[in-house]
Amino acid sequence: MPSTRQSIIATSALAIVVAAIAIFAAHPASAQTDYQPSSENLQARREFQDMKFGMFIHWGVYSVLGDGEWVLHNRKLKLDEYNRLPAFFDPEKFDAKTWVALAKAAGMKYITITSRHHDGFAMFDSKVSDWNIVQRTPYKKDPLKMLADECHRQGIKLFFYYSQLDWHNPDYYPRGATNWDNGRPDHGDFNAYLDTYMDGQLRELLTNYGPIGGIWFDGMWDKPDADWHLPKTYALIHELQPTALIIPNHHQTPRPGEDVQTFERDLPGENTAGFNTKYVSTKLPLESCDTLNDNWGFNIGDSNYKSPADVERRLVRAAGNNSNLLLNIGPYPNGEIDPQFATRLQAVGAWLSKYGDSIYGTRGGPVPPGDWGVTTQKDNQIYVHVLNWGAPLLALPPIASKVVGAHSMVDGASVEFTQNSDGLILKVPPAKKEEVDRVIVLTLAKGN
Ligand code: H79
Repeated sequence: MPSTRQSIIATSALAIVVAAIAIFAAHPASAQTDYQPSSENLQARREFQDMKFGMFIHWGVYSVLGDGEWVLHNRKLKLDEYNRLPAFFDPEKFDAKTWVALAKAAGMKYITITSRHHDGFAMFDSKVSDWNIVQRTPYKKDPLKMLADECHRQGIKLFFYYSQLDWHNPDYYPRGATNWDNGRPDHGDFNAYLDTYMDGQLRELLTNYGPIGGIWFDGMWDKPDADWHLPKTYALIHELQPTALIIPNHHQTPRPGEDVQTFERDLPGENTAGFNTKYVSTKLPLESCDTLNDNWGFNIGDSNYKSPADVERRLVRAAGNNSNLLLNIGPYPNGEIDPQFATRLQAVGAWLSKYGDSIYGTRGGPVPPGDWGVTTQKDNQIYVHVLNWGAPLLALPPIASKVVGAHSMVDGASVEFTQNSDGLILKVPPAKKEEVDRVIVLTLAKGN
């Protein structure tokens, strides 16, 4: 029979084990600080890098006002005013098939759509609160479900943008840098907001829409010093769908549990926007997002569209910087996509049908990007993208492998080159009419 002392020790040990299990169960995620991505997750990252070009969609009840997605903040609306908006949101022209078909026609391989923006309004069927499209709008349906089903049908990956910042929920308290005075009470339970509300909605998004590409977080910059319970949230996501990538737009150095580093309106590391980090991960896939005009959400006064050539150059520069491009459109509140967006995207798609091999599935090439252009690489081919070079000869720094052939991508014509220890000189063919990117394909000797 065990002595009293032994049984006290045994009981205490048992108590510690039980407590440890309880703590671990309550925070399954503490493990996430030494996050080791699963092999499926790593595979999903590679597939993400291969896709290169995605469609960003900002669409919400704010679209009704045609004044961008920050209208609640910018026009200093009170919540009892903004709360009237969902009654006007009835996207009877929304057709998931048309949206997904447009993304495909543009050569885009994935879609990232606002499941909710900073106004906290869920564009999906959420049971966590009634501040959502099914319960508050005359539409009464879940467009994200239709979109997810259509994406699965057409072979497009779907990612959900999710704003951690919330201008509507009183539990988003203490408030951050934005939208202070809209009539909310001056108290609230931030932990409840994170653990019950936000994680509850993320659980819905990761459970009810089939396999998704990942979650694109935004808004943490509103309260950069708060404890956002990230390990817990990240573990929840990876537990529910190990291949779902976590893409945080917090403008900081990536943290454990994150799968992609994204840059808003910037190529990785450039920080022309002013709020991005200059740190560029060498391990994580990279993404750069930008707008097709100057706004994310529909803005009726914005006709400053980028041309197809401009988009093509951005895509090429992104790929040459080892990054994806996520290009945004803001559909109308009725669910239609402005033809100004559609025609431009179709033109980019036509260009990609010719030049796609130099983009999809590539990684940033061996030559550092320059004003003249960039390089991408796939297997034993380097694609030299000449974007801005007026002279007939282009001298590049040395490339480790031996170049055994060079040809122009547009017509297959061979390109003269000289390679020695000082570098590689290419005789660039003159630009054909309206040729935005002269792509020269270098074939490398196999096995070096
Ligand atoms: O969803 C789109 C925008 O609505 C959202 N992100 C894209 C993808 C976005 N929100 N803000 N911004 C973009 C610009 C960021 C401004 C900031 Fe600041 C400057 C964040 C931190 C410094 C202004 C000052 C807002 C907070 C402090």
